[in-house]
Amino acid sequence: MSEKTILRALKGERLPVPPVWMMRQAGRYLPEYRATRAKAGDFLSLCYTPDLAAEVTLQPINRYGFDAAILFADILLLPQALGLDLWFVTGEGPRLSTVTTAAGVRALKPASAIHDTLSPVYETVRILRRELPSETTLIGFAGAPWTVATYMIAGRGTPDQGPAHAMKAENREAFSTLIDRITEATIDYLSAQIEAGAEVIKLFDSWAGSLRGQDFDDFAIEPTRQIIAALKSRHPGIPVIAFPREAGPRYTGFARATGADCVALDNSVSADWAAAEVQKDGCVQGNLDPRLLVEGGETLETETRRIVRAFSNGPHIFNLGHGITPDADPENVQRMLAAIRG
Ligand code: 1CP
Repeated sequence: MSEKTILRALKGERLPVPPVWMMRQAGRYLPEYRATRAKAGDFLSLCYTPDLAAEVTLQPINRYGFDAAILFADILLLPQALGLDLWFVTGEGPRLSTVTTAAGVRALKPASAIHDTLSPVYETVRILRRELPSETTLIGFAGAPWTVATYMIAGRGTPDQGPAHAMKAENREAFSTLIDRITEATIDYLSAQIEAGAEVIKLFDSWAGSLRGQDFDDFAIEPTRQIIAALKSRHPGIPVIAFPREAGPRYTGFARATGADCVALDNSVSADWAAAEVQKDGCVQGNLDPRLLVEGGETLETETRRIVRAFSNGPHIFNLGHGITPDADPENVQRMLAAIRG
């Protein structure tokens, strides 16, 4: 059997047609996802019921034949496993109990205790490895420590990550300890996903763009570097995709500084710029604007082809610059694929 396309791209091979998957490919834009989610009752039950989580992971593979499946779970399951309360408010999003003090950081459960909560996630991975087509790569994931910390400190998503920046400024020691605790737990969480069958790991640093200067080095680069080094020493050859969203000029050199095999690009950076500045260090992933899957039309096709062409001289995995949105038209995904593969 020939090696899976995504794994070849991650080793630095340039392919005539880039492999493709989409962030949030299992999600509310798909009627079959909405049906399974209704059956589960609520989002967290969906995440923690392995048969149903595997079912929604497979839905976009069955419908579109993407080259990779991403485990269905959420970056906020890890804070829950560390002892925080987590719940989802319909129409609003996730809510957590908060950690803002040194005592709060000390009260978190140790990394060794996370598997009690997270073992259903590993079972989902095992089911997927049995059920996925032989050509489809299975991606496991976690949030990067800074992004996870922003939710643990604020108890919710925030437009400017203000509470996390405040704790960093006012109590840098407790904040750094929190980052270390998340880093350690993330290594154990991702190791368990790899042992269950994940073939690639993706780290989502969705809020990396709000870290400036030395903070970007200390809290976006350094924890990511530590996680990648630990994973590669425990599981030699495991490929890692890092997504420091909205890093802008700091995308340059990010792969070298962290040891990532691939850097995922958001759609605020130009593909031509990234082909010259980022792809020179290895594989890149991205970066179609997810709005185009709502709008469709000629722009969707011309933009898709432009991105394929811009990255055609090196290793590239086609993806969106951020997650597909619930109002996207499933037909537009088909049009995007035709433009990539046709
Ligand atoms: O059904 C629903 O209403 C829930 C919507 C939803 C989904 C489909 C949430 C709530 N999480 C997920 C799944 C999910 N989340 C996956 C696996 C599915 C897939 O990609 O196909 C992944 C990889 C994530 C990752 C995730 N969760 C991130 C990082 C990526 C990104 O979007 O930047 C973040 C920031 C979260 C937190 C989260 N979970 C859900 C929401 C609405 C949010 C954002 C909350 C906020 O900032 O306000």
